[in-house]
Amino acid sequence: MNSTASTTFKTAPIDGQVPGTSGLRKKVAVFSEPGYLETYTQATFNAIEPAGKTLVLGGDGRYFNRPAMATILRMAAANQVARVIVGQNGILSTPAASHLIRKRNADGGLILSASHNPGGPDGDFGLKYNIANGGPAPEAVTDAIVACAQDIDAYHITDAAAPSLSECGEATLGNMVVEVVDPVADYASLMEELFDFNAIRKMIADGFTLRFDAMHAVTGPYATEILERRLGAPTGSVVNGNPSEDFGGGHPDPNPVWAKELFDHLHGPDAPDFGAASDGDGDRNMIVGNGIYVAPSDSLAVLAANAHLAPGYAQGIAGVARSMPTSAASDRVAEKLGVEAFQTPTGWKFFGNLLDAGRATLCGEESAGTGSDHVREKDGLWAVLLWLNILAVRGEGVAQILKEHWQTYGRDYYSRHDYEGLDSKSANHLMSELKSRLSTLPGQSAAGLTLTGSEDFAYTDPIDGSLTTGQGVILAYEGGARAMLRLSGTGTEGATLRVYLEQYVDPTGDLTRDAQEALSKVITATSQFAGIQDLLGRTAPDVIS
Ligand code: G16
Repeated sequence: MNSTASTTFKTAPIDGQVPGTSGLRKKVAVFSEPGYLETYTQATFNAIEPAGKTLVLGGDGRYFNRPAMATILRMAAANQVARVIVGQNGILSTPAASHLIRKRNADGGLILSASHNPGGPDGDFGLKYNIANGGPAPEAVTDAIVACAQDIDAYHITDAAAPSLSECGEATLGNMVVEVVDPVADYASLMEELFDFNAIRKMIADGFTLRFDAMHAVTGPYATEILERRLGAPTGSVVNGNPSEDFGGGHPDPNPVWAKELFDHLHGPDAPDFGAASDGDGDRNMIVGNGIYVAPSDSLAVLAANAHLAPGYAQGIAGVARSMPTSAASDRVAEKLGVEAFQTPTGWKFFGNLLDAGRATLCGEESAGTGSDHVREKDGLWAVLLWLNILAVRGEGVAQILKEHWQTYGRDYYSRHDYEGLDSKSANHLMSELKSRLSTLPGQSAAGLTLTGSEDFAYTDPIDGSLTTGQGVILAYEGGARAMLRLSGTGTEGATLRVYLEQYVDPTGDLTRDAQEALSKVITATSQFAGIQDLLGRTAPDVIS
């Protein structure tokens, strides 16, 4: 028996903050206050009772990952965890962690990341618990963690130092086994099973060019292995591929604003055929063709319509799920395919039951997340590879595929307007005020548009019957336009109001307009109905994507 002494310390108050859509996210300065990480970790352990269990542990390599990982390992040992499977150097992308939990039949996993939020000493850190199916903990589990966090007075930690994570192999910490694994190998093999690597390899050998921007974040090693080594893209096709603790000082969120360099390159004179980017922890993606940006909602629809071209989905898909603020483009594909379409609240955890039950095969969100039943997280590189597989089989470019898609299904013009750094009180007031007026809105007009419906979105899970309420306001306008308003659950400074806007145009309409222009009436009407200027004092959003 190789036991090590443990000490029990008093916990620190963690300000009652509940885990949001993706676990607990806070500034590094908060997470590194004495006892803070320990308290939240112990609350998680108290909720999941980890004695004798196997857990996966990994993170996106951001600042504070290393000391946090050592602390969590020492606490896991003191809480009688049997085995922790951890990525070499503590690295695991979120989808790779999800895969590892599933592949190794682990009881769950802890992911250290604040996703697309900036890193570094002044940036953000986060801790999220995933359950045995590989997906984010559902609300029953996060509620239990919150309850434990409010009723906790001690945490347990082994006195011994955590082992080095720099070499693959096994070590022990007390009675616990620490197994260090290659973070990329299993994930890359899974991708080879799902996609036609020969077809993609041939397309690249025949001169197809691509650029993948890893944004100095976790997907660098994954993309280099898969795109350059296994698929033969020339060295240098992966840019910003060395993960750094502060993501090169950037904001690792793959959208036209934060991945501007890639976006501009794909719209410039030397544009390659295909461009893509992923975020801090590798679950988000951005797809750009030569001269054309693919909105995430459209990407989900195109992938659903063409998934059967990849070996992993050759039998067809069972259904498509999207979050409420994601455009209805994928619903149109599901209808044509004769499969189910689901509209869930924001947050990948709401897809878990549908995926487990085999009701949905593909899922996606406007926030640049797409994925399938291969894991229980969204998966940035997976989306890139499915796109490449489709391009290789169809022998057409991104622009042509998108154009043909709109000609078949019509186009859901879409945009998201973010009002950032708001005073939380004002933002909450705007939402509650709007909710209080919902029943009076239908029939009213603004900017020449009449509202036909309004609701505060609630969702009953079709598998377990659980009800989730208050998930954002939907305003439906005449003529196929919709606006959705909700407060972000992932920010760490003040509040962010997200206004999602869409306008459907059928295949006979003008499919080539600028999105902001096509949405101008919905934008003005929504702003008036919500009282954005009056209640927030803002005349324009901070970020338009
Ligand atoms: C997280 C969730 C996503 C969700 C997003 C919403 O993304 O995993 O499912 O769509 O939050 O963010 P917000 O509440 O800010 O609109 P990630 O990539 O941060 O884990």
